[in-house]
Amino acid sequence: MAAPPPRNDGRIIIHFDYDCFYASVFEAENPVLKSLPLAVQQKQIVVTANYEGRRRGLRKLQLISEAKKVCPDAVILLGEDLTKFRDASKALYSFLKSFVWGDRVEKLGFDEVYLDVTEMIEYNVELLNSHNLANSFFYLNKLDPTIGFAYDATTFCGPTYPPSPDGQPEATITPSSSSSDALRVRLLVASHLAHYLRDQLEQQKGYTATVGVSTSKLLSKLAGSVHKPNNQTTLLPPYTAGQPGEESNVTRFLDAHDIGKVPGIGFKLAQKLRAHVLGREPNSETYHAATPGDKVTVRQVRLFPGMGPPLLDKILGGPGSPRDIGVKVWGLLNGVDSSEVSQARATPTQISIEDSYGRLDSIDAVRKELVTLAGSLIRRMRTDLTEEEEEDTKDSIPADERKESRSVSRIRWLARPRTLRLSTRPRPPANPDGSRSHSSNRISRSAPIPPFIFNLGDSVDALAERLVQHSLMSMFRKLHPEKSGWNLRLLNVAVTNMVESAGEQKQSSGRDIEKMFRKQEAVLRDWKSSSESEPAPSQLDFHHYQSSHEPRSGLSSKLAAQTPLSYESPAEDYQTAGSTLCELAQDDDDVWEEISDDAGEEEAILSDTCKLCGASIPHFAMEAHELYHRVPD
Ligand code: DCP
Ligand code: MG
Ligand code: MG
Repeated sequence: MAAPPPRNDGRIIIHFDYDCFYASVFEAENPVLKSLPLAVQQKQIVVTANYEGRRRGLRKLQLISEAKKVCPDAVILLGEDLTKFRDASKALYSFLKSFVWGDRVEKLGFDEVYLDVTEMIEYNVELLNSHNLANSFFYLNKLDPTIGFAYDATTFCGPTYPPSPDGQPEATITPSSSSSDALRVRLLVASHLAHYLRDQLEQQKGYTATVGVSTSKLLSKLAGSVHKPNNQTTLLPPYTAGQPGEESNVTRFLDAHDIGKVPGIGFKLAQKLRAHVLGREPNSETYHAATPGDKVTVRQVRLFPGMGPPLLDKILGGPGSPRDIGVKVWGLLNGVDSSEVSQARATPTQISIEDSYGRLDSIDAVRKELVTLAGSLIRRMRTDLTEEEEEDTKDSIPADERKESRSVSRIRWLARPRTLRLSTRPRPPANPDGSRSHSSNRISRSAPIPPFIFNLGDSVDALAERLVQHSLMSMFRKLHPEKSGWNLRLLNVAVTNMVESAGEQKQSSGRDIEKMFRKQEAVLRDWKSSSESEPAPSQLDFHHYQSSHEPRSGLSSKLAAQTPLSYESPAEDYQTAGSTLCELAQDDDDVWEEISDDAGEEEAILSDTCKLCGASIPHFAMEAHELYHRVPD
C-alpha cells in the first residue's frame, strides 16, 4: 500500500446543509405548515418532506400514492416551479456570507454552503484569554469589538466525532505547542461559531441546517451528515496518526463510509472501485448506496493489496479521465482534499436560459419560444446583475428629488454582459433503420449585446420582443439558413462576457452586516414581484435534463411543451459533488460543444448516463430519475 498523502490542515471549513429544504421554503412562507406533515411533490414523487412528515412515514423519493397511504392527512404541495427555492437559496447564501471575513463562501446546489472561516478563527484564537476561557467573546467584526457573542471556550459546542464520553465535557484546552492541540483549539472555537450561525439562521431566517466543522470541504461535508437534523458535528483531532499502527480520527471516520458516499467519487468511479474490490460486477440497480452484498467501504478500498495512485490510475483511468485521477482519488480515500472554497463572485459569469422540445420545426414557433426565453433571461439579469443604489448616495440627493429617485434610478447594474449567445441542438436525422443517434452537438452563435437590454425603465416583455427582433432572429437564421427541414430539440439563450461595473468593490471584513443584508433583501423583493407575475413555469429538474434526450414519454413531452425554464450557472442549479473531481465523470454529451467565441466557459456538471433511456442526469437527480422510469404515466 502506498503512503498516505501529506495532510494540510491549515484551514477551517464549515459546511451547511439546510434541513428538508424545499419543505422549509414553504414553511417560511406559511408557518402554519410547520406543525403539519408536509410533502413536496414533483411529478408523482415526494422530493422532500418536513420532519413532522418524516416522523409520520413520509420519505424523500417516495411515490405520492405511497405517501398518501402512510400519511393520509399529509399536506402535499407542488414543487415544480423552482423560482422560490432558488430565491430562498440565494438569500440564505447572502445571509451566511455576510458573517464571514473574506470571500470564500461557496454554494453547492440549492441547499449546501461551504464557509472558509479560517481568518475569523485565527483572529479569535489569538484573542483567547487562557485564564478565563469560560467567559470568552467571539469577535465577528475586527473594527467593532462590540459585535460578536459570548461563549464558553472550555468545551466544544455540539456533538463531535468521536463522541465525547457521557457527561464529560469534550477536552479542555491546555496550553501546549503540539500541532494537534493547536488544531483542537481552532476547531473548538469554530464549533461555537457554527452554533452561532445556525442559531442566527433559525432566529432571523427561520431555517435550520445540519452542519459539519473540519479542515476541508470533503471532511466538513461528511462530518455534517453525522447528526441530522438541526445539529452539528465537529471532527476532532488527531488528524494524523501518532504512533505506528495508531489511527487518526480522519481515517477512523472516513473508513466506515460506503465508497459511493465520498464527495468527489461519483457513481461511475464508485462502481469501478466496487468491482475491483469484489472481483465481480456490482449490482447496479440502485443508484446511490450499493445493495447490501455489494457494500464496499473506504477502508476496504484503501487497504486493498497494492492500493495507491498507480493502481487507482489503472482502475479508474481511461479516455476522458484526468491524468492525475489516481493521486486525487488516493487523496480522497485518505481524507485529503486540497480543493479550496471558491471565492464568491458578486455576479455570475454567465446567465443562460434554455428549454427543450419534442418538436420545434417552424420559424413562427421558434420566434415565439425565443420571446419567452428572452423574457426569462432579462428577468434573471435584473435579479442577478443589479443592486439597489447605496443609501449614502441617496442621502446626498436633495430632499425634493428623493421621491423621484425611489424608482428605477435607485437600481444599478453591478455587471453588464457584453455577448449574447444563441445555441440550438438540432435533432439528428434518423438512421436507415429508423433509430436515432443520441448524440448531437449544440451549435452556437454569438453577437454583441444591444445596449437597450439594460433599460430598466422598459418592461421586460417589450425588451424581450425587441431583442428577438433586433438580434436573436438574425442569429437564428445564421445558425439555420434553411427555411425549414430542421427540427430542434433545444434552444438556449445566454449572456456571457460579464464586465463588472466600475466602482463595484468586493466587500470584506468589517462591513456593516445589517446594511449589506437589507440591501440584498431589497433587491430580491423588488424583482421578485415581477418574476412572480409571469405564468408559473412548470419544471421538474430531472425532467429538464432528461428532456433533451430521446426517447421521451408522453408526460415529459407535455411538460416540455409548457416551456419549463431553467437558469443555468454552474454552481447554481447543478449539484456537483464535492467539486474536487467535477470534471472526472463529465459525460461527453454534457460537454458544452461550442462553436463560438467564448469557449472555455463550460458548465461542470457531474452526471451519469441513465441506462434505460440514455439521458444524461446529474448525480443528485439520478435516483429520482430511475424512479420516474418505474412510475406508469
Ligand atoms: N431535491 C430534488 N430532487 C432530488 C433530490 C433533492 O428536487 N432528487 C431537492 C429537494 C430538497 C433539496 O433538493 O429539499 C435538497 O436536497 P437534500 O437531499 O439536501 O434534502 P433535504 O434538504 O430536503 O433534506 P435533508 O434534511 O435530508 O437535508
Ligand atoms: Mg438538505
Ligand atoms: Mg443537500
